Amino acid sequence: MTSWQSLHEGWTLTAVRGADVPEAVASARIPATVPGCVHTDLLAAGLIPDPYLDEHELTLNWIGRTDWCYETVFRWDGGAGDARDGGAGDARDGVDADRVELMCAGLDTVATVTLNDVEIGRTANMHRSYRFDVGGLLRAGDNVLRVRFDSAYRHAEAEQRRLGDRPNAYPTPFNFIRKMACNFGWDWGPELVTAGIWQEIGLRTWRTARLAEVRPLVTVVDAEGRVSVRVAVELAGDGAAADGATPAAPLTLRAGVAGQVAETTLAAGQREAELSLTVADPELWWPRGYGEQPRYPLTVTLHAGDRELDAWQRKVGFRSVRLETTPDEHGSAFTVVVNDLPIFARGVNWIPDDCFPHRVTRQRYARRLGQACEANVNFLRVWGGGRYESEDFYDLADELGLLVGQDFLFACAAYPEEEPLAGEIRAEAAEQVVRLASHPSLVLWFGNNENIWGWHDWGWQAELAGRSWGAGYYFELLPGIVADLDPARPYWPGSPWSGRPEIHPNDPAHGSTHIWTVWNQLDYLHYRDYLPRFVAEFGWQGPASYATLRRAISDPRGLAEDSPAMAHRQKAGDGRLKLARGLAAHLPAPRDFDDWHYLTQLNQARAISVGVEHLRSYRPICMGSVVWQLNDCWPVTSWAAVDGDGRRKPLWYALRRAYADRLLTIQPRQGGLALVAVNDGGTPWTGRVDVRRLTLAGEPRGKASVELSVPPYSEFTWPLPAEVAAADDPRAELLVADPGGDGERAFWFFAPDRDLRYPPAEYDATLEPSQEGVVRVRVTARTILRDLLLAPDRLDPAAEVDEALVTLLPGESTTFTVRSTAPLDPAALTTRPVLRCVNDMLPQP
Ligand code: BMA
Repeated sequence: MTSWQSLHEGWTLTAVRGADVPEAVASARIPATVPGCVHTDLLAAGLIPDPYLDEHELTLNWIGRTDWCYETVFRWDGGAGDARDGGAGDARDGVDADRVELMCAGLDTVATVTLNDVEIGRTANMHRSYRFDVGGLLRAGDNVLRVRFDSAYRHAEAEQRRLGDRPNAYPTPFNFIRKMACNFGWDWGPELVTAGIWQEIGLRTWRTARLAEVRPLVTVVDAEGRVSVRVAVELAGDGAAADGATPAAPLTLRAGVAGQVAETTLAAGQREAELSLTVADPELWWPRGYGEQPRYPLTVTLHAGDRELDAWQRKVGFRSVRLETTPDEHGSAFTVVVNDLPIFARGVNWIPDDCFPHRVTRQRYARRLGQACEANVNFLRVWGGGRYESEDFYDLADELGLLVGQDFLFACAAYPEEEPLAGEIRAEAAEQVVRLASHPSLVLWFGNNENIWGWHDWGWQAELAGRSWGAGYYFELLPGIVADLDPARPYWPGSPWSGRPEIHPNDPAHGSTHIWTVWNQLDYLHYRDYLPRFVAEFGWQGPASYATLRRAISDPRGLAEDSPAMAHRQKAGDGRLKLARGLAAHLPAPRDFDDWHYLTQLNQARAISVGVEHLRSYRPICMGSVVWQLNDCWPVTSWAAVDGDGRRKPLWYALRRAYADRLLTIQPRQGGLALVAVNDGGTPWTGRVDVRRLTLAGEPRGKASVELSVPPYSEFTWPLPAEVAAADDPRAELLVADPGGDGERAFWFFAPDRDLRYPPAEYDATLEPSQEGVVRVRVTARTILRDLLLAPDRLDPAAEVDEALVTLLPGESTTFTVRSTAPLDPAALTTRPVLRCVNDMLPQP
């Protein structure tokens, strides 16, 4: 049996070399946390301020330009460590001796590892794991392990000089080093170039042989759902005794899943084998909303005679997946098909949830993925400027039935294909494809983020002057690796990518597309100009929640739209102008920061609702709407639905509505309007929908009804008759579509808010008694109230509300449920700026 001694204790950190290291750091031996990184160690030691607060980021650049050394002293007792089976490393049983390896699951990034002053390895890839044979170097008693990290910045710059510069959307050399790209700063992220032992580290002791690689290939083989599980296994170790003699017993591999067992005995010297199992009648794994997510433990064990040498276990799920990309009259499809059912991807993009990834615990992943599920999301795209997501992430995605598209880690830049980068990428990709192969949630690999588009459109070709940019990775290396190691999993060379070199890579009619022209240059109503097949990115910015900003900005004067503190939290090109342009097209001008904060958050929610509802209304031509972005890594103004402190922005609530199984929406069609009912649930949607045309004062002007009968996974479009489709006075009327039974009401306003003749908001708001920590706020409208928002985090940072952006007609009521840790002031809870709506911006009567 193998044993494991983790080496997470007793670490210290010292600055080895760097021009701008502060004196207090230069002379210190700093207690270090492993897994961890330099920034969080310095923070814990009180040697730097929190990089996420105020403008501290700007003062911490030296960290990424410094060389650091981690050191620990650990005891080695000759191999009789914890969890051992059979004890000694002294070949007592006369068969063979122990092998001891130092296992580093992740080193960030340019590391030199020494044990007892002997160099045992050098690494330069954050996305690989390493094993170093250390048996001969260990001493009984104390051993000194050091991991020295050279400045990632300097390393990348040296490679950049050596290889010649390559185009990059950002002014940093992240494309010359295999390290999380957004560490170098992004248009939503701070520049915090980390170093450290970012994943677990320890000693693995084994003898004779161990499982070096286990690769499960699960395929559903026939219509009856029979499943084939092939397990490819590679062994390490020569299987021989320490003296080189053959082992006493032959090696045997055993695999088991769902009550089936396969076994094979290896010939002397055989290091690779494949075991095959067939499961006759398994329960299939389904995406959330389509069925259950049963998983089956798959176990592989390695034996020498009756001695178990090593064991491996993962939970697998049985499902088929393919990507439907056949050309048709609209272009070429891009549809994820699971268990032969085409799935509309109600998606969001995922970025690293923290600049310091070791801080993202399983609990935090669970919370964040839970927030995605509660917003009716069924698809996550893990973006290529971050990381190959963790076991916890994928395990939770499997459990929750979330589908995942994982980018290989290339984003927004040309990547050299020269050595040693090419070799690093080959090794990294092979390792990650194997590591993630067991997860049913992983349905798609993308070759990169926006690099093919960049090469095509962003002036790269001239700049490159013939130098390599990554094409060999996206079109040859990576598809080859996926086809070899995990052939049942679809691969797509990039996002965006049209499927064919002769078609523009970002052609919306072909493959996966990104729609950024709208946010960058146009108004959000222009989402409706597109008839895409699968939108893997589109987004609209909004600021973080109020409590998040208050925590991040210590000077209250920083809470101003034009403050340096807010400018520091706006990393997007012309972001402030784009926010202002978006507001001006729709909403009344903000008078103060509170207005600005509410309106920009509201506009973000409106923009994405327009986009999502439009895209869903065109199913099955369009089969994916993947919003940029679910999460943030720090407190920032960004496209995220959940901010850097984990608070849900109004966009989150809007997404939950727009991504509901049953969506009722009013859409422009052929010069008029249509009611579209999208049914993404498994049962038919029937019932009557009443569409009323009303004045803003609530007086009826026209009415029409339709009987719905929408089969599962389909849509129904009903052109609205003239009496509701056209307003007598577009500035003073709206449409309301109410479904009988299930589904949410849909609204249509004939003019933007800034042109509407709203009555000034009038309402009664009362608190309803409830249990401790819960307050219900009941709002009864005396006039129309457009997009009511209750922001209890303004009163208690821990307070949360169950609903947001509710529109009420005169006489209607709604109840918000607020959970808080502190008593909330009733007067504040029922008035502006905590409770507000669009038409409270108008003068009160
Ligand atoms: C796309 C993404 C990210 C970026 C986002 C917003 O380019 O792939 O690189 O953060 O747009 O600009």
